[in-house]
Amino acid sequence: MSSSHWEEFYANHLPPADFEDNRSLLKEFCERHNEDQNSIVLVTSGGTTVPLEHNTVRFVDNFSAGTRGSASTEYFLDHGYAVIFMHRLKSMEPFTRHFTGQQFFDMLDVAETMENGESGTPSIFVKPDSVDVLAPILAKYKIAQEANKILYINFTSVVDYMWLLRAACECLAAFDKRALLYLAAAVSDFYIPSDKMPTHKMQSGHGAPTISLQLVPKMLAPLVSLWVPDAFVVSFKLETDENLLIVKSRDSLNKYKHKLVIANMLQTRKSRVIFVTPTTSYEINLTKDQLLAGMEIEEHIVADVVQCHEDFMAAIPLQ
Ligand code: 9Z3
Repeated sequence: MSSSHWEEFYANHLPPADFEDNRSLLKEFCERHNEDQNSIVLVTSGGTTVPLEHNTVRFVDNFSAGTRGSASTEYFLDHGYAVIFMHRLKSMEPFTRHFTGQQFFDMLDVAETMENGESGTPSIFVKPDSVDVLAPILAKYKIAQEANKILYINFTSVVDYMWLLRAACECLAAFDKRALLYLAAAVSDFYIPSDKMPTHKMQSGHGAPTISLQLVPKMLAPLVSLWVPDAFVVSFKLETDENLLIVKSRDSLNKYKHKLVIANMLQTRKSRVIFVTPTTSYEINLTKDQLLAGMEIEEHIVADVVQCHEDFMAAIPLQ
């Protein structure tokens, strides 16, 4: 029997250097939460790179900042889930995402304490008007860390992502229906296979390169049918042409036979998503005022996904 595209992909692409360490972390995290009979969610977040050289100087990337995945992770923790936060290195992370760049320093002040009339050790404190902002987020972060409810795993390239995705699924299979997969990462559809990639930095002296990309195998196929057949799988569909959005989401459900596609348009992804199931579809919208007031669409998305997961679990009798 000939091997399928995804099997060839793994046969022809080496795992990332830190793969075994991440696999051990995943195993340990999953075993602990499975023993405690917790529900668990794998959140994938951020974009993937497509290297153009083995010794990578240049790569193709995409727009994803990891906002969806990092915000959703916080809401899943609020709902009591253990979370594997599988994200693109240097993309947004839960909790710290609230204070990016200068924002963090703007919350702090330095005070010079006087000791015996001389200036002593400077101390740093959070400005009083920032305490209200920082305190609840810090409290939630501490609770998640102390209860070991979150595991951070990172990837960079599409190949790293594929290896980690399968490794995570191997650990999640034991949760059966208690596992939820929330595949929000913007994973490249195209890549340069390892054997077609130059080893060293491409030289401009050789003229303008012609770069030929190939299709990345659709991992949703083995994921749904083989790796986690009893889990509740939610994929995201991103389009820029509204006419394709629902059609492509339905195609995906028909093809992979999972439970739910959350469809969004690039331009409006922060204020509008559509939940598409094999038989229904409905929208979640935030108004401009709600956005300005700091509301996040992920709060609503996660509440609805959790409800769908609970309904799904309730409908399956205990084995
Ligand atoms: C999404 O559609 C996510 O909602 C976004 C979030 C990537 C738009 P940000 O990270 O953006 O908050 O900036 N993710 C899935 C995108 C995707 O590539 N889906 C594949 C497709 O549409 C199917 S799995 O073909």
